[in-house]
Amino acid sequence: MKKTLMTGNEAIARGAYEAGVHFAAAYPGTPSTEILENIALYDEIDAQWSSNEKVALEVGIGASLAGSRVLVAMKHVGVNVAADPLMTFSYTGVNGGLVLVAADDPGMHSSQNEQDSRHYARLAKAPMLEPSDSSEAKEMVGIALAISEEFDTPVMLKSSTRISHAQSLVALGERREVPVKPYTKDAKKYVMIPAYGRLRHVVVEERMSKLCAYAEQSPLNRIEWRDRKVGVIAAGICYQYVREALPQASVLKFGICYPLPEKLIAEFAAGVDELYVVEELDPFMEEQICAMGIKVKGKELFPLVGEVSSSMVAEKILGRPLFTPLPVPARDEQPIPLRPPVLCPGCAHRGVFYTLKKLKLVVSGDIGCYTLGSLAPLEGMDTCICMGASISAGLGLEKGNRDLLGKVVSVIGDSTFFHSGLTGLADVVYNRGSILTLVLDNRITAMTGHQHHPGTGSTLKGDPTAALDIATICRALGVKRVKEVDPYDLAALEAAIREETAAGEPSVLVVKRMCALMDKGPKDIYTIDKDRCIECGLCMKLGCPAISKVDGQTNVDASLCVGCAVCLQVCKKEAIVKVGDGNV
Ligand SMILES: Cc1ncc(C[n+]2csc(CCOP(=O)(O)OP(=O)(O)O)c2C)c(N)n1
Repeated sequence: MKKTLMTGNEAIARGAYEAGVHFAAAYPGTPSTEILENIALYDEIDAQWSSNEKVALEVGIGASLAGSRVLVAMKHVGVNVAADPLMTFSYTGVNGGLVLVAADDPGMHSSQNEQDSRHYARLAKAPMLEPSDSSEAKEMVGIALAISEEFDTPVMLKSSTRISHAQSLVALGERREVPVKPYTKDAKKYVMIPAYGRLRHVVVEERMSKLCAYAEQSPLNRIEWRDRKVGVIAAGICYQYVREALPQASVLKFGICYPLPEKLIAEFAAGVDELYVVEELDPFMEEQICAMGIKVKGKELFPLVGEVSSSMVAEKILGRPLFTPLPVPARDEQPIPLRPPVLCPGCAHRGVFYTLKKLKLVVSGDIGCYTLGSLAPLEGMDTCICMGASISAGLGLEKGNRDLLGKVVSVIGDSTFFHSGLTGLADVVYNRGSILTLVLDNRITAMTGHQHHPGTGSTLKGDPTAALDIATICRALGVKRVKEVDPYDLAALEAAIREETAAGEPSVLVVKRMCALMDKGPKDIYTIDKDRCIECGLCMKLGCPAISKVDGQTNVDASLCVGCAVCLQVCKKEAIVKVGDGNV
């Protein structure tokens, strides 16, 4: 059997392929994005980016009820968006198996919060599996689908950044073709009106007790007896931390993190002198173990925030570090400069936030590359909550304080607009708001690595498709004032924002310019004319990484400049010039 290194995300994709998955859907989000990007490489699986996670799950539900084996993937916060169908899908159950991958991000490497997805399994009364390396990630996709079909339930598979993005060895298997199950109409099972829902809730509770019995005997949950002085309960990446830090300790490893096997826990607890539970974020397992009347140490030692590590496990349980730190040699050199995240050189979003700050507007922000516009020196954002919140929260800002009338601008990216901006805009029109919405249309989902969306004209598989036009959609939603503007033209952008904020009715500016990283066309490069530059620092206010001070003088780094020419528009001394022009 061929073994190869795979990230957890690649392994999940491989698991879907080998388990005969027919259909997969997702909305991108770190750390889950590469699951669908890798599934798309298998011709046998029909895979799609959906416009958001609720849609992805709903399309997946339809495909499951039709008889296909299905995988749906999202990041942890995506489950919030998909929670509505998930809760009721638990009642209907499946036809073809469905696995829902939720990738958590403890430590918030790239997320707006640190929520613990395990609560969703409990809330939905659906089982959740949790792999501790890539090999398990692959295997568990097939097991999850088998459980899904045997127990007639959606099954969740929890990953985390360290599992999704780290590589480990995976043994490759063949694809097992699973026939699509026949579709039969069954309204009592699939139409969740109250009368049928009540009946299904009973089925869900019966299913839960069967799943508890399954968890007791599943080989995914196992006791590894070693030294009995210390016993640790762990799942997922924490299992690896425990094995590295405490190789002698007995371990109860869970591959099913919900529901928990109570008898197995009691047996393990009775067999060790001291019992610990090591888990990231919430005391999800700890609280359930405590509720069984078993004394266990968990969050009194380990944090509720951020990631756990092998060193932390050693320090907290053994009371000593895992490694003796090497002496750090004295350094004469300059300290390594801080590199805070910034918008790329030539990013179309830069001029927007420069202008919004200049006009002292109240900016209701959203999530995407453009959220970087909130940081110094641009500082052009007042709020940012979750995807899609910009437009609706913008309306709320205006409704909540009449002093803000005519000052509120909502800023949303193109992918985010399709994800969850449309309903907010409908609300603005319906409820007689007057905010200006800027749709920052860089023609792609840039933040997560350039995924297609309903406005780009291409599917996940690379097939050409309809490209939905944002301006037309806004007009169809009842916005009368809709214009397109180029963010590289600062004067036109500023004039349009001034005009539209004064309009007293809902308006949309589609700020259109391709992501600078995708624009491969010929580029001019700019430089500073040192005779004209008076070091006023105005160009530095753009926060362009290509512009910096070198030996006290403003300088354009030719290797970074992409020739957007936004900086020359803010320079009052015409001191930024095209390389090759004049005497510079
Ligand atoms: C519910 C949810 N799903 C996914 C994400 C991950 N994510 C953050 S922003 C974003 C899309 C950004 O694309 P776009 O709106 O086009 O802005 P751009 O990054 O291109 O500027 C995604 C997928 C998230 N934060 N929350």
